[in-house]
Amino acid sequence: MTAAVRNVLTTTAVLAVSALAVVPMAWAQSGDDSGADVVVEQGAVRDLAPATAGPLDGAYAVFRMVSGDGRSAVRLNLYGIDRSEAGRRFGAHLHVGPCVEGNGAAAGPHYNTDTVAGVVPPRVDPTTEVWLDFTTTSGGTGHAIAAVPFIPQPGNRSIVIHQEPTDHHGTAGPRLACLPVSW
Ligand SMILES: [Cu+2]
Repeated sequence: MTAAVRNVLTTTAVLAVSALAVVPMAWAQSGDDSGADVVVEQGAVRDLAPATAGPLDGAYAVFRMVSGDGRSAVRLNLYGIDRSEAGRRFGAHLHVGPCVEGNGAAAGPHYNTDTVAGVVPPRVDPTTEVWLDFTTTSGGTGHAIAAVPFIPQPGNRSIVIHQEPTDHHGTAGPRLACLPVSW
């Protein structure tokens, strides 16, 4: 990891840490995973819009989730994004369903802890869902970190990357690519 990346993550962590999940965030930053459950998934992203050339074609993603004590810290790093997209912000979230090439619908809706708990209506915000929006750097990378006050239940799930940033309703436009994540 470069010093620049580390600084971005540290800055983000300082901003996020005041609200919740101090311990999981420390785990995510330090790599000290004692007492926590850790999930790491990585690979080339799968194309959900194969009919058209897109900025994430050929990109590589690394997902890391550290959970414990009813909380989770999640980190998403992307590499190989089209560098001409520097400065562009993409929405990204944990979705309930699997990541299937060419089939964005297979990923289903966002993972929402209220929905899982049967809360009606569910709150839709960064405390009930895992939102991982990132801004593309000049080097074609993207980095996001989220801390949530829940532990997502096991399953074959997806990180879905969308065409637009996430709005306050939790929507982010068409699905461009995904990374399979399972635990
Ligand atoms: Cu999404």
